[in-house]
Amino acid sequence: VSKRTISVAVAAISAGIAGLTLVATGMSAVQSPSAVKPVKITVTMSDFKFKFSKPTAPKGVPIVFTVINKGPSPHDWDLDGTKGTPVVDVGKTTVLKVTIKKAGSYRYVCTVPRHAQFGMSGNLTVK
Ligand SMILES: [Cu+2]
Repeated sequence: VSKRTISVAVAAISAGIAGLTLVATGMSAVQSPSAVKPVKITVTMSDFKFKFSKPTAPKGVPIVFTVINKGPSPHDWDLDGTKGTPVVDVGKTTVLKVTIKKAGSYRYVCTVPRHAQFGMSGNLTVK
């Protein structure tokens, strides 16, 4: 290994650290408690529907979805094919934290086979 190769590697590592610092600073600004207060929404699952404690969700704000399974079958809640809960057993609760940046209509389903066609699907309005 030549001296030149080592100095290039050191430069790359320094650049990486500088990048990380920048990201961390940005994140702490976003998560400042006075600036952003999470919104809580309860999602109640049963055979075969979803019920929401709020009709719409806010954009750009952390949302804490408390997902409760009150049905006699296991269910999950998949939002837009990108976020979702694991399958929630009967009587159990799980929490999904998301921040949705763009307003719009986001499709959600229960991914257990046939549950969406039985009625476990809909659209979440974010604005
Ligand atoms: Cu289901």
